[in-house]
Amino acid sequence: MYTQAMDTMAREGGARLEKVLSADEQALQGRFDARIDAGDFVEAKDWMPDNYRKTLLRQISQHAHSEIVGMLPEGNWISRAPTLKRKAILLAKVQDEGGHGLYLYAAAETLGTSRDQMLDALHSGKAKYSSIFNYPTLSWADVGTIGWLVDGAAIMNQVPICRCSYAPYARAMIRICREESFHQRQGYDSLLVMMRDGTDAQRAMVQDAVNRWWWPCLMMFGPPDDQSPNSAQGMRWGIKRVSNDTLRQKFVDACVQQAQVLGVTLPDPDLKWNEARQHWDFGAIDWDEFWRVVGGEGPCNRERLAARVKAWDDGAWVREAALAHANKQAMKEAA
Ligand code: BYC
Repeated sequence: MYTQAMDTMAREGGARLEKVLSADEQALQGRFDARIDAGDFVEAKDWMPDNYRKTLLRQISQHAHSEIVGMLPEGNWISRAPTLKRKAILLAKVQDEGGHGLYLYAAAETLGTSRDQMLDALHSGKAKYSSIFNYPTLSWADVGTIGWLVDGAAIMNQVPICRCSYAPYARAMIRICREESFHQRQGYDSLLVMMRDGTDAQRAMVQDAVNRWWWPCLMMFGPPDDQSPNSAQGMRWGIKRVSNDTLRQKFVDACVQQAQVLGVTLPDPDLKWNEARQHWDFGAIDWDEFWRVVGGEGPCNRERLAARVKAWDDGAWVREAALAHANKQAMKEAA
């Protein structure tokens, strides 16, 4: 995700001036708005306003980066999974996340920016990725908790994106959501086994993991609606279908009962059923912590970025070899 302003307005003497559109551009803009209002999908070859393109590129590339950075916390446990079955499941899940990154980079490329440019933005620290992956995985229970809560939050946020107005993104999301649903269930299943058949120490390990991941998961949905600068326009364009706060509330409501079945306590003394709202009330989120993590000061930001940059540098010879091979093939065909 790119943090530079998407402001295409002219500024004069401190005043903000609307960009003047030509008559042709106005007609195109009018047709585009009508299509969005009618709930039509936009394809890569269709005309679209510059800011729509930039907003999509920001969100889809952030999403792609989140998938590949998200491989790191769980990847950390592949060599230490407790059984062959859990190791095979975890391997498959981490590979799936890599695949999700690839679908999303491909969707973002249709907007006219190369994968190299997007990765350069990630590696130089200009692009964002989800705050959640800057927290450490301290025990095996963290792996199950990531599946249950992190993938659970991700699905809640991603199902509405299957109806995003930009068709290549919406199509990628349909496939991703199917796989995320398996990810969430494997995490919950792993925790259920530890809680039901495990030792007291294993149950305590699960509770400790839930205590550490709960609040960062609530932050994943982004800032409160009244402090979310991109929401209004994202909703207007049909990129965002459901607001940050509504999704966060749906997530809390879904998790309370799941936690009861598991036998864990959600670490929030203010969690209580509100009969009038027909929702669970929950305590205040520490938004200072969120902005610190988003700003690069989370517990693992430096480690995550360094791991991605190293993977990119170590893979240079593979990219060079593939390119040399492709050039040789092209020369052969030309001859
Ligand atoms: N982390 O105006 P707002 C996964 C930023 S990976 C970091 O509400 P918007 C998985 C936001 O970018 C799932 N930054 O923004 C993988 C903006 O900054 P800029 C990842 C955040 O775009 C492996 C500023 O705060 N999911 O499932 O309307 C293993 C103001 O926010 C975050 C996606 O990427 C955050 N949590 O809404 C396991 C979903 N939240 O750019 C699992 C796609 C906000 O203005 N993205 N910011 O400087 C979205 O749905 C939306 O972009 C968001 C934010 C809801 C995240």
